[in-house]
Amino acid sequence: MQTDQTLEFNFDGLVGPTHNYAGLAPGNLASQSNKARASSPRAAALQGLAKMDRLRALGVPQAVLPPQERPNVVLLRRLGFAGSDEVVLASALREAPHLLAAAGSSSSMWAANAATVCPSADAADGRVHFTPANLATSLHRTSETATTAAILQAVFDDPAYFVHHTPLPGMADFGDEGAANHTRFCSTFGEPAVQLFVYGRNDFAGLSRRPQRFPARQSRQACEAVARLHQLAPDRTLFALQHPDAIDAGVFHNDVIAVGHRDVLLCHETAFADQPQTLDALRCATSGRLRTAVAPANRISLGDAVSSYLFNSQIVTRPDGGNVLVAPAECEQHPVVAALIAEWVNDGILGGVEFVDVHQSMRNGGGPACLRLRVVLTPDEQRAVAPGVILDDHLSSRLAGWIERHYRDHLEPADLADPDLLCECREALDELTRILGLVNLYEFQGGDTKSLIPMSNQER
Ligand code: SUG
Repeated sequence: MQTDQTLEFNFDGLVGPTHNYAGLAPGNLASQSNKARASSPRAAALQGLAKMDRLRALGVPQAVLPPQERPNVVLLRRLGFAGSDEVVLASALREAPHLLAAAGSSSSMWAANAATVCPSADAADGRVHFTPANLATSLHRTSETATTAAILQAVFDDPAYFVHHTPLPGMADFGDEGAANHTRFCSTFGEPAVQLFVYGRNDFAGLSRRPQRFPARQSRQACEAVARLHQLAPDRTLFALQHPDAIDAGVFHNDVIAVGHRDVLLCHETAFADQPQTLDALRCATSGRLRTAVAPANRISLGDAVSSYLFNSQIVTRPDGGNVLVAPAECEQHPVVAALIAEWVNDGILGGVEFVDVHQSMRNGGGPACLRLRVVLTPDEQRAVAPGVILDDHLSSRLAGWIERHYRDHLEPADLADPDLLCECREALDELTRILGLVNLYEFQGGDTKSLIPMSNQER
């Protein structure tokens, strides 16, 4: 039984009404291969909600983060398109469809990239620290940051418990993709933990081994800055370089090739550049309590790891203390991957497995773990969270009805210029803010996200 009342919540990004496949992410093979395919925003959002409900059924605390307003007309105006919203959208479609695509992405659904979050047990000042990710590698993702900061501020509002840092400078040297490259190891959630930050580029050190095909998104400088901001203990904070071959095989975030939770780490043999040293350092920092399972490359190729998204599974803790792997349904269809999972269950490193269908998100390179931001909260901190975002049966059925009412079943890239879609999106978000009890979150409601890159509570 879990006696510790400190719990890990999964905050999942609700899929937005413009979910589409625009091929916006180089190095993300699914995004590239599904470019221009028709999407179903409604199916995507319902699949995400069904995953959250599966976790709740396992006894895992679950909450939601609202999507962002898209198409992002404010961004298009900033890029020089003028006139009414309708004219801005039509001109962007005609003159720069790639900018319309960036402005139309529902990419904030991948909440693992929203921010890096460190629990109060790990920070010297005893508060929960948030740094919104700058997502500096791409336009569609970096334009999430200001609204993400505003949303996190609204949900975790009490400065007695929560510290919100300013996103790092938006440049490649400080490229920061948030929690997708950050893992916390512990025995119980409430104890001080070991934190692992994984990066793919180290611009000030001149790495000898760099990926050749695809960009490395996360920088070492960003990891170090976040660790400093979050007041982490240096002897419990590790930094590891991603294997460049992994990045070149489509591992654009570490959570595509490794997953850790409490005292368990599952990873591919080619996850880290200096894998034996990295695993030794982790075992040492966790006083030998870490249990690892490494998938050998001669059994599962990097290609299989990426196409099945095995390591983008979530590992969650049930109330009885046992863990469960929440894996993409694609893993069940993959005989070698399915056999490996069964071995991990037989060996006892996993207490069980659940397969979930998130294939609408998977087609953009977003598996179960991409869709959630883990936030460890003590009982007092739990009470300080905006109550309307915590998922229960009532909220889940309201959200299902809301999705059915507002979301299209079919969307093609050119539909992003349809002014009706913008209206539908605003109507949907307006209703959602009432459902979640969050007011004036979006610019169309009078919220001002431009000024909402928050000052750190310490800096105020
Ligand atoms: O940043 N895909 C996202 C997927 C993010 C997955 N997150 C984690 N691994 N944690 C990305 O590459 C594709 C959008 C498009 O092509 O339409 C995209 O942005």
